[in-house]
Amino acid sequence: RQIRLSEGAVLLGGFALSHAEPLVAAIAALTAAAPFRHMETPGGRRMSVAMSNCGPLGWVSDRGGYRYAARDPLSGEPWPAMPVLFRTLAQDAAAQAGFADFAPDACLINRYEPGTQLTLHQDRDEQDRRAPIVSVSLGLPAVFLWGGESRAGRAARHALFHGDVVVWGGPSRMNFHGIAPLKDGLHPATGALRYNLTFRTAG
Ligand code: MD5
Ligand code: FE
Repeated sequence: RQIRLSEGAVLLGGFALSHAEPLVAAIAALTAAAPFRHMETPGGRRMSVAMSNCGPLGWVSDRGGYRYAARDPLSGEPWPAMPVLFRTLAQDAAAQAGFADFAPDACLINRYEPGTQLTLHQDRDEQDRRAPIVSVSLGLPAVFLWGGESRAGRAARHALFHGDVVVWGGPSRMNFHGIAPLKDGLHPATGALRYNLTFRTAG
């Protein structure tokens, strides 16, 4: 199932399903080295999504702002390496959506518990905005909120399920987006959790 969500945004339904088990196992191994944490926003609020990263660069937020950093601020060590499975999956998905030569240098790992939400925002901390972002959903389903080019107005909603991959490129790349509060549930692969991997060309 390949669905065009808008100009440049393509939902590849179930694209990651056959790799879901090793992906979830890799998340456990990566976050044993660089634990999930609730980052602080520049305004001093605790984010409800728990985050970690792998790859050369990782997205971080603190009182100083949002940025990409080569080291985990908790340990002072480089982020764990991006598993080959992660990179090849992201590149294959990007190619399927028409973006050849996607070279992600950052993978943000998001963890949602029931009630966790991500309010409408734009992803604007990456240097090259022509590169797409590839996102992989695992575990409990989520309602993706899509606000278009401005924060104002009603957001469209779209369900994202275990194994779904979305490639966000072209004019959609800078759209406002978010995740509605996660509903309670149990998923055989992840229990009461949703994970989302977002692959980016950040540096
Ligand atoms: C998530 N994560 O499910 C979402 C999926 C984030 C984030 O938003 O910043 O970690 S990524 C969705 C996305 C990325 C780039 C552009 C657009 C959507 N878009 O144009 O709608 O945890
Ligand atoms: Fe985002």
